[in-house]
Amino acid sequence: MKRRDFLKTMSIGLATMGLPQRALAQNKASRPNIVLIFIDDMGYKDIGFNGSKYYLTPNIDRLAAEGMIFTQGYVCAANCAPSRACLLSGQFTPRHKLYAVNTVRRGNKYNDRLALTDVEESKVLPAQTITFAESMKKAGYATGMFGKWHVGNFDGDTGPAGQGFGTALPTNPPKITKFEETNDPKEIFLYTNQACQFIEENKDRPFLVYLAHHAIHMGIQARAEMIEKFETRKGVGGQNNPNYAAFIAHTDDGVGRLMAKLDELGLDEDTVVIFLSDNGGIPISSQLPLRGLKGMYYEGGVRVPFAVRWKKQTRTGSTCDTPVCAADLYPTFLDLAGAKPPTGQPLDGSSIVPLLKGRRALEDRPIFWHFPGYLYQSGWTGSRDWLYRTRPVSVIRKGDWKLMMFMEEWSLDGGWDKRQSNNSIELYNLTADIGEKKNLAQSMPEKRDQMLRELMAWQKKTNAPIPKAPNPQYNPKAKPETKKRGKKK
Ligand SMILES: [Ca+2]
Repeated sequence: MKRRDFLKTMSIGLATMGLPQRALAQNKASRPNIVLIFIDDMGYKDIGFNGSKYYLTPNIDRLAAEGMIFTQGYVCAANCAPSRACLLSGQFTPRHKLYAVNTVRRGNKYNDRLALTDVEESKVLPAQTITFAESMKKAGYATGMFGKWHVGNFDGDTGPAGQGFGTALPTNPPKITKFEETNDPKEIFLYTNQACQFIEENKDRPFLVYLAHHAIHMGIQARAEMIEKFETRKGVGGQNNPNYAAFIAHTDDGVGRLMAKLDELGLDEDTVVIFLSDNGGIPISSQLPLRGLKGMYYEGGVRVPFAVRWKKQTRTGSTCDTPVCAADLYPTFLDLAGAKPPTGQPLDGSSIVPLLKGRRALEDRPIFWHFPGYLYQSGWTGSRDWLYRTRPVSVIRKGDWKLMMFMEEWSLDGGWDKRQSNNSIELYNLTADIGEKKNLAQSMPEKRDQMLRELMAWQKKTNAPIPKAPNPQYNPKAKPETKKRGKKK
């Protein structure tokens, strides 16, 4: 029996018990299924619906066209693990303290002005964190996770099962090295098929799928015939790698397969599909006009492809320019399910359901990022300095504006009193300057101070660490970290 028919039968049965039919209809409408597709390292411009002229993503573009594209959709950290921790917990980084992949100290310590001895960090999303999966499971949803976890030990209490996913595959840490044998790029189709099977098994009850692909993270995996297709296609604007394009096309095929399954089961109208990526793009693929790449807190590092399809509720072909972020999804899921927020755990985002229904909302609410650490590789486009992708930084986005506080200059060069001259603050009007080229911190002191005060109040409220201790080993002439790239995710 189809879920729709099942509910219909249920409602007839219950109506005879005296429950009004309309209330039941509302109840059904308020509990749609949820499918969250989360890509690894796909930059804002790596997709057709955000204007790529080289990559081909017809399935994802169709998904977006059938729903709402968020032109200013963000993740809450600029690389894998902290971004996932924020998504799953609904919290910005100072709450769970997972700031970085492995550690906040990634680079040659002689390059660092701050010692970071006063920064407390967590290597995992703490087991006591109540994830959206735990809340949704409690609300009666079947919860399934497929693919990359990256915020704890897969089999322990910080793994998917421990964090609320009733079904989680693979059950062991994934091995994604056998492309020659499987012909399945980063196991896109394995995870997709597992998700489809889960949907089929749970089609008669509300479900939540978290499909977190390993694609399109380096190294590239793509089938020869797909690569060929792009070799004859002319690249434009810094996007011209046929292998990468093929890898993206396979990812798009996976999304197509999943949407076909929803259609086949008649669940396309009852299922909210959310598509986004965990962080910005990588040097192989230009994100212009955005500044920066994965790991940076300029737009290219944190603004991602972000689209939601909710048929009959969200207007087809709509676009929303209000800034939203991955931490908004947890409260959005609760809103869709009519479920209660977790007790004793603040959620930093807000439901985007009003936006999906075409109403104005969240226009003046701030979004925050906090990264009290160093992240190497040298020489990445868009970075503030040649040595690092980012140095310790704290950021507020509100309305048209974005302010960045760089902690080295802030802590060591006079803080608030010297803010006009110590180069600790960058201020951008993103509506006028999407490329973050013109720092207005000195020329617009009133706006700067207003934003800075709000950022500092938030840092205080969340106990966000601002490292103060200078690094005694700091050497301005030290060379950058030379460790081979590609070892860390
Ligand atoms: Ca990533």
